[in-house]
Order: sequence, then structure tokens, then C-alpha cells
Amino acid sequence: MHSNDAHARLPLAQTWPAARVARYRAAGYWRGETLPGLLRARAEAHPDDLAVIGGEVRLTYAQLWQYAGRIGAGLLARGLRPGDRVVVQLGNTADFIAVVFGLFRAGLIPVYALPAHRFTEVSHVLDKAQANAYIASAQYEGFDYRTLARELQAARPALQHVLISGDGEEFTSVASLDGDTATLPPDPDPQSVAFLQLSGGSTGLSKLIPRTHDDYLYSVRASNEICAINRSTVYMVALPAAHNFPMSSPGFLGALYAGARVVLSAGPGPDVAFPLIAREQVTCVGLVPPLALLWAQAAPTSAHDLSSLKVMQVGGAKLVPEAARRVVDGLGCQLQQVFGMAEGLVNYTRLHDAEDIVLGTQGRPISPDDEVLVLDDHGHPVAPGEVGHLLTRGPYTIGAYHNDPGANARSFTEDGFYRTGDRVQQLPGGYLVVQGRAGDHINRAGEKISAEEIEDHLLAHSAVFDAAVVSIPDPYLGERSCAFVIAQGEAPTAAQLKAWVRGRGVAAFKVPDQVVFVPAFGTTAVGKISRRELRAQLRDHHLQQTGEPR
Ligand code: OOB
Repeated sequence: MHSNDAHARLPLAQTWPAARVARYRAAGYWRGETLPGLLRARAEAHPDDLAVIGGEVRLTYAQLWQYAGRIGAGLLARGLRPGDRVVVQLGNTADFIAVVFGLFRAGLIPVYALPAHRFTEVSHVLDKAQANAYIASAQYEGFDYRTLARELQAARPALQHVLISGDGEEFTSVASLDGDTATLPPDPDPQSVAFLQLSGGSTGLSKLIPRTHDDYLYSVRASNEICAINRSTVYMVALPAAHNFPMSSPGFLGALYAGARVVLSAGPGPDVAFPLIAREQVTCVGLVPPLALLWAQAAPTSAHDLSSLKVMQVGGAKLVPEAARRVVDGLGCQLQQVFGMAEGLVNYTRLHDAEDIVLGTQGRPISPDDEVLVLDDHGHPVAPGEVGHLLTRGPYTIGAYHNDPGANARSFTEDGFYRTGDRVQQLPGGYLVVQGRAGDHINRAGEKISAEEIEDHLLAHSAVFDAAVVSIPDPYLGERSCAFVIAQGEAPTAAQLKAWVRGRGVAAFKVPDQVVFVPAFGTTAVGKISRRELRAQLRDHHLQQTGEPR
């Protein structure tokens, strides 16, 4: 009954062995900084500097610190206890940043859901994190999260607290939270888990990534140096703020770390972002490739002055060299490629790198202590420059997911390397070129979709005998999803199956872009083949038939 009781809750633990902890501290990577500590220091040093701009809201560092304190103390006054996990599903508004710092100040643990997530994903995350609270926007991008909150509360008795940014209706609004900041706990242990980030997930639903103050702030501080972030930077969050990329590479945390300004864009398209760039003199932004291309296309004829923009970062999915060239030409600013993962490792091209590196690679790791292995299918290192599986460990890459022994056995080696699932080529100097993925997921414009998860939703339909979901190269999205379906009984239409998946309460980006009905699978296969091989066969056969490029 007391599944949310502190005693029954699985402890959150940092996932590095003692010897490496000692090494990372001795090397000065882990410095004992904490997220609340960093904001306090900036608020003391530059109280009147603007910190966050979101819509009409403009908060100075002092105001952000105070507002976060009210939120944190208000949550404790409502009965939350330090260590409680709080699922946060907020749009790109000033409240996103105030709420997460409010949680940090109160010793509460944010668990980041994406605004696109729906009942299935949010309830999974609530369960997996053993969260007892949910904080969401009232409405964002046309969706009403209060309705979702009601559904979650009805289905999840452990969900005791719902708070809403904006008009809360029957729920408490974030703005109304208040409490005595003297009740806030002291700053947390720098090596404790600060929040849970979600994995892109190649098998089934998202896994939870426990990141500590020390490890995350190392990656942020080092990113700032690589990306030349300083107090005069104006950093725009255009992708969902809950993504690791706009959060910490260098992201809004990098900007706050530097005492700079964060501008949150309510949408990633040129229509919303361009006027904001001109108004706020934005200097740096991170985008996924399709958006970067859209911006590059729109910029030359835009009425808005984009000349303040110095660095355009592109990551989350592969930017091919021709596209990289179009981004540079269209925007006339510096391009930086970013190849990262919420589990840790982030690679950047450096601002002074030669053009062929910037256009043709996905950068090199942040840290001299990021260990990178490129292995063949048998686990042996490939010859230099050959393509292989990327494995990594280091001072800001986790050694295990939270509460997930099955995934941990698959995703980490015994000596603590994370199997990224990416296939890469390593060039001299450590630069990586991403050549694809070994895993069964679709990288749809930077949004990661698990084939298995969508197959499970399709199989739940009575007219689906079997289903296999694969990625198809797409000129705009990079990859799109295609579901091969063997129907039974009264055959459904493609539109009906898409509506069915949508109706299962999942993010819209997971609905198959394409549904292809086939009479059978694996006609060439003898005996039993793996799902992975089956998906590869279906994909290759389909591409051959349609004559599409691979
Ligand atoms: C970022 O993080 P996630 O966790 O959403 O996704 C990680 C995966 C990588 O394993 C890789 O498959 C893919 O996304 N990816 C890229 C890429 N950046 C990420 N594939 C090719 N080229 C790139 N530049 O996506 C993320 C986290 C921090 C910074 C940037 C991206």
C-alpha cells in the first residue's frame, strides 16, 4: 500500500565505482558544486542581471533564486519530503527553470518528462521513479495537461501531489506556492543524484538516468569552455528544455553557470524563434538537423535581424556534410556539431576546428578522461578508422540505469562501459563520425522511438497478427518510422492503425509515419530469426522495392 513510502522506495545512487570517484575528484572534474549552490552564488554575485526570459516573464538572478525558494518551500509545506521524486512536464516557460531550481533547493528530485509525452509514458515514468508528485503546464502546444493529471491521479493512488504552471483549476498553481525558506534543507551532497533524465530507449519504454550534481556540473562547466559561453552569452532554448541537449550542452544550465541569459522559445520554428532572436540578441542556440535546415532556409529572406547569432549547434541526430554546408551558408554563423546522449558522453566539434572537421564529423569527447572504445561484433577493437560499436565510460557517463537490472545487463559491460548502440568511425584526434545505429530504434528528427514499444501497441489491436517497426531514411526527418503489419480478420486501414496507436496515450511522434500491410514476414528466412534481423530484412526489401536511397 505504501509504495511511495520513503522506506519502500528504491534509493537513488550514484553509479561510479570508488576508484573512479577518487580519480575524478583528484583530477578536478568533480569539484563539490551543486545545482542550488551554483544559482545561489550567481544570485549573490549578480543579483540584478537578467537570468531567464520566457514569454513576458523576465527574471533576474535574485528573482529566480527567490521564486525557486518559494516553490521549494511551498512544496515542503504541502507535505513533500526531501528525496521525493517529482515528474516535471513543463513547456519552455520561465516556470520550467524556476520549478527545477525550486526542487533542487528543496532536495526534491525532478524526473524530466517531455511535453510530447502522454498517459502511457508519464505513468510509466511515475511508476519507475516511484514519484509521488507531478508538475505540469496547464496547457502547452494545444494540449491540456490538467486533463492528463486527472487521468493519472485516477489511475495512480501513489500520485499525491499535482501542481500546475498557469491556471490550475482544481489543482494548486505553481505561482501560488509559498513557504518559509528557512525550512529548506542545506545544499545536497554533490555526489548525490540531482535528477532523473529519460533515456531515448531502444527497447520498450524509457529508462531512468541518475545524474549527480558533481558529474553533471562537470559536463556543463567543460561545455561552457568548449562553447565559449560567458556572461555576455544569450542562450536560446528552442528544443524542449527537458532534453539533455538544451539543458546542459551547454544549455540553460551552462548559461546560468556563466551568469548569462537564458531565452526560452515557446516553439522551435523560425516564426517564433526569429523575432525572439532579434529582440533578445540571442548569441547561441542548439537545434536538431531538420530544424537547423529549416532555419537556414528561412534566414536569408527573414525580416528579422539575426546578426547577433554567433553559434548554431546541431545535434541529436546525424547532420550529413551537405546539410551542414547548407546550415553554414544559410545562417552565416559558426556551426558546432554536438553528438551526445542523456546517459553522459557528449562530443563537440571545437569552435576553432578546420572546416572539414566541423562539416564532416560529430566532434570529439568533452573530457580527456572520456574513454571511448570502437568494437567489432565480437567485442574486439576495430582497426583505426574502421566502423564499429561505440562504448564509453567516463566522469559524466552513468554506470547503470535506476531500477532496471534487465536494461543494465544489456547496456553496460562488466567493467562499466555504456554500450551506446551507435556505430561510429574514430578519426585521428578522436573525432567521431556517426555511421548509424545497431539498435532497433528510430531517430525521428532527434526524437528516439523504440521499435519494440510501438510494435507492442500495434499488437494490442485485435486485427494485427504481427507487426515490425523499422526506420526508413527520410530527406526531412533524417529517419521516419514505418510499420509492417500482417493483418488478421477484418483488415484495418493504415489510418485506423495510426489512430489506434495515438489512442494508446503515447507521444504523437511515436505514431508510425507509414503503415505497410504485408501477407507474411521473413519469407527468405529459414527457421527462427531475431526481431532485429527481421526488421533489417523488411527494411531492405522495402527500400529495394521503392527504389529509395538507403
Ligand atoms: C541526445 O541525447 P539522447 O539521449 O536523446 O539521444 C542519444 C542518441 C545517441 O546515442 C545517438 O544515437 C543520437 O542520439 N545522436 C546523434 C547525434 N546526437 C545524438 N546521432 C548522430 N549525430 C549526432 N550529432 O540526442 C543529445 C544529448 C546531448 C547533446 C546532444 C544530443
